[in-house]
Amino acid sequence: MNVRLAHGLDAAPRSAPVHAVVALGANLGDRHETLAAAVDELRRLSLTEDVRVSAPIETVAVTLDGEDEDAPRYLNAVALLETRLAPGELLASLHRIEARHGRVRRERWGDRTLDLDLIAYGDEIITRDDLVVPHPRAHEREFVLAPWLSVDPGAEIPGRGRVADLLARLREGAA
Ligand code: PH2
Ligand code: MG
Ligand code: MG
Repeated sequence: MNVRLAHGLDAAPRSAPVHAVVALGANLGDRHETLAAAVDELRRLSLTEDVRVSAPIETVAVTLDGEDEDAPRYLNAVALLETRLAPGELLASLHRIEARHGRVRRERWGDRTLDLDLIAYGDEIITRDDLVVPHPRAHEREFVLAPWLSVDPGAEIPGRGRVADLLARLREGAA
């Protein structure tokens, strides 16, 4: 029996690079500096190459109660990676980068120095307690879709459709 798989801890590197999408967000501290440092750390990840990053965009904070004009604004960006890290390993690496930037997990959707979300991992659909990919809310978040589209006009969310269409629909709905 394959014990590693039996425990759901498939940490072995992939034999070929997988196209992964990471969303970056920060709304506390020096947001530009934090995002730039986080991108540097993504570029230095093991088994990872060809990191491409969108320009950062400033966005209004979305909270559980909707947009909050009074909360500190976010800088959001999206990074595209080619990585052989297994999804759980990539997620753990993202959490380590967050921790190095003083991320403390307090309330859900609260203000934060750095948030790194794994949005997509190739065309894989993963539903684990600790990791759901594609990210379950990415398709309804303009602050993810807009920077993603800017670096990858042909991007798709597995099971959801083209990012361009999802963004257009979202903007129609908001109008
Ligand atoms: N992230 C959240 C909650 N709200 N709002 C904006 N504008 N940008 C974010 O990255 C963001 C958010 C939870 O991760
Ligand atoms: Mg997030
Ligand atoms: Mg997060």
